Amino acid sequence: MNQVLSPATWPWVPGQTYYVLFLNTSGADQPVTFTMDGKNAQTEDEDNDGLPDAWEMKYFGNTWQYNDPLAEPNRDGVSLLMAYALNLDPTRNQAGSMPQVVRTGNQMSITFYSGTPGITYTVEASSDMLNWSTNGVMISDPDTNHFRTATVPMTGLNRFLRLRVSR
Ligand SMILES: [Ca+2]
Ligand SMILES: [Ca+2]
Repeated sequence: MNQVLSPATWPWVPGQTYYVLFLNTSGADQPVTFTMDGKNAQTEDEDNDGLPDAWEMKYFGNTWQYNDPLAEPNRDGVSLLMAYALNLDPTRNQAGSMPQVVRTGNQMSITFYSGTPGITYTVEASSDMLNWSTNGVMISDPDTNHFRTATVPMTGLNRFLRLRVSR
């Protein structure tokens, strides 16, 4: 039943009932563990690489080609995980599509897509690019297109913002 996600073999059909058979052929009592992990066709990650298999299939036609969320196959500086999180096509050069820091008066802000299921978005600020913290970072609620804006007050001479995504 636990099959690799592909259009031909994906076993779960909506509205159908499925049965599980446990067969012990050892002749002795054996422990059984059965886990329903709640993943669906959109979030299943059968190769366990941190990239949803449906997303890998959509852009690369397979799940085996890339297994490192931090890889940048087209060397555009945008990792696969970042492309997934920001709803960007990982097969294109996305260097120019990354969220930009904007300075307005006494504030700096960055606006980013935040609507990918299972992704945690964190915006951190720093004055030296060594020590990063969410202290003082205010993040708006998502708008109707799932974009959020993080804002920090300008303090001191240097101020940096970064967006981190994780699963
Ligand atoms: Ca995967
Ligand atoms: Ca993979």
